[in-house]
Amino acid sequence: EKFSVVKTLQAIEESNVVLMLLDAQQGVTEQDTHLAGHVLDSGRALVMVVNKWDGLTPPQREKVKEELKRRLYFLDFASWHFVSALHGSGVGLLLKNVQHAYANAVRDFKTNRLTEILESIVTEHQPPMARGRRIKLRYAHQGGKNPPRIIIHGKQTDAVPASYRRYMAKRFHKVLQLSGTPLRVEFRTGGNPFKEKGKRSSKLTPGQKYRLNKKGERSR
Ligand SMILES: Nc1nc2c(ncn2[C@@H]2O[C@H](COP(=O)(O)OP(=O)(O)O)[C@@H](O)[C@H]2O)c(=O)[nH]1
Ligand SMILES: [Mg+2]
Repeated sequence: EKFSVVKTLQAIEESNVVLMLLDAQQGVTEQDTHLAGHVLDSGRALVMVVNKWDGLTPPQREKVKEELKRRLYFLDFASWHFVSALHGSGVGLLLKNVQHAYANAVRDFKTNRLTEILESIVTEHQPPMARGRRIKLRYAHQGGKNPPRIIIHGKQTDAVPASYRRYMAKRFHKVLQLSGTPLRVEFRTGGNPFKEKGKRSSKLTPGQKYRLNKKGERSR
């Protein structure tokens, strides 16, 4: 069994998309949670398949779904499927969802769009105070793909609580419809992405440049 775990970890490393199979009649085993943790750390796109769904009554299905939610809550980014290999139900959709998960993992996002989404998320639920001042989150840009990384620039970002970071990642994940891929959100204090990239800032109108610079000065 140890050998098969090593093989599985290797397979995760070598994959573009992980397809993890659970047995609904067995529930979530220790081994499942253990491997699920490795999939999470790997940052791979993930399609979760819960098999033998045919053999369960509606209340049993509810119970299994609750157990999955409770024990594998950290896999909420995955694309979930409840199938029956015996009857073939739900199986036909899997490959399409594997492709979709990968496409999401390597998508490009424009700085403008990410910053707009950031603004709406912050308006919905503002970050807490730190050292007597409200934490400011001003710009967002893409820092990488597979998994997508979103870098958020602002003031006092070292004081952003983990719960707010999770909230932020959840909202971005939902708005960008990133089903199947994890999303990483990182914070940086200072650093204006419009200033860092000369090409981009030259596309701005003089008024926009002025306003951005003014914001930059205030953050010093
Ligand atoms: N009811 C039901 N039984 C299944 C399904 N898929 C596999 N089985 C049965 O489950 C038994 C054990 O197989 P399985 O758990 O898939 O493989 P294993 O864990 O590698 O031994 C076999 O008798 C299969 O026919 C399914 O979707 N529904
Ligand atoms: Mg089995």
